[in-house]
Amino acid sequence: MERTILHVDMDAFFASVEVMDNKILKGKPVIVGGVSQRGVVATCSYEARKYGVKSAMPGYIAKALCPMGIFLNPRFYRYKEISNMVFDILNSITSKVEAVSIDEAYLDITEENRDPLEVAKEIKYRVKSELGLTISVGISYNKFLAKLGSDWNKPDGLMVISKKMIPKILFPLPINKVHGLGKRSVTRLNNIGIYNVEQLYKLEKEFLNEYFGKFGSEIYERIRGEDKREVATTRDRKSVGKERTLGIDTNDKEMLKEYLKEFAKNISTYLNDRNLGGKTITLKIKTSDFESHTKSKSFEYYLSNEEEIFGEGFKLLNSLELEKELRLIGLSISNLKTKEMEQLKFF
Ligand code: TTP
Ligand code: MG
Repeated sequence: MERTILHVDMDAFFASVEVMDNKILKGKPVIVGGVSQRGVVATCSYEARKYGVKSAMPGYIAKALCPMGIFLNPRFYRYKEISNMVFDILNSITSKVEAVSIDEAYLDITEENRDPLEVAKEIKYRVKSELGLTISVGISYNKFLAKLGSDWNKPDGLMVISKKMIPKILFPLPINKVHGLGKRSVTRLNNIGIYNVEQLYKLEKEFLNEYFGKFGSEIYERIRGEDKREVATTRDRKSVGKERTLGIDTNDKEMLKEYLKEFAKNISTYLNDRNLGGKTITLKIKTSDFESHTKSKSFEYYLSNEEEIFGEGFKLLNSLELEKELRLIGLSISNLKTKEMEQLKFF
């Protein structure tokens, strides 16, 4: 069945938040980051983009291009706060939301059985009226095309890419618009005279495979409008964890404890950001002779607290007789659930 995928991306995100919080900045070339000579630009308002200022550009170049630019230090906590509110809106549309970055997400709305254009307009309207910001939305039947759509007529953009527009709409695009083709690949293709998708389209699959390895087929398919990647939602996720191959094999529990601390912090941040908790904690080890073992413990309630996850992980480690040295250690939590739902059930 054909899917309906949305890609949403806030416009000039950090700069727009600054303008919203300080109306004097409206209509001005606002540049976030690059305040010091050696710093780099995080982003800038569309007014500043007219001068050629871009993300990741050194501050001194931005200043040379746009001397009247208003340079501001980033306020990450504030962007995170707004980002959470944007995601609250997205999560109210569907549970199938995949966060890609602080200002960008994919939504799979296939099962919502709604007119996709209506959904897109609702998101745009709510972001505008509730937060005072603009978001661009792309609608299509896979991730690659939806992302292309959200970028099509930014800012405040809305674009539907349907099957019958393929491959024509893709032909004139420069190859760097093909999601997955990084700087190096683009240069390599430029070197053999390939600059746009139409030229890339003419290359045989076998050639692309030889040129890019397994990734070649993916590129071949993508420029034909095919992309099977699923929207990976946190709810579908069965577990969250971290593991690491140790630099030097060891069975020193004090040292292994430090890894567990770091993993627990990581896991807890992930869970708390998404309001998730997990019931089962699993410790994984691999000995120096490549034997793998796991040990798990399940709880009656949902854990998400860093200290608790670390504490339980460390107990599991202590319950093991480490005769051999370890080459890998990992910690994960599974049986995940949104904590709000759990509370609702309680009432
Ligand atoms: P983007 O969505 O790439 O950029 P943007 O939202 O500023 O502008 P656009 O309208 O083109 O989407 O990135 C989101 C935020 O991430 C951006 O506001 C600042 C931050 N960022 C950096 O700090 N450094 C970078 O190099 C990039 C690309 C983004
Ligand atoms: Mg953006």
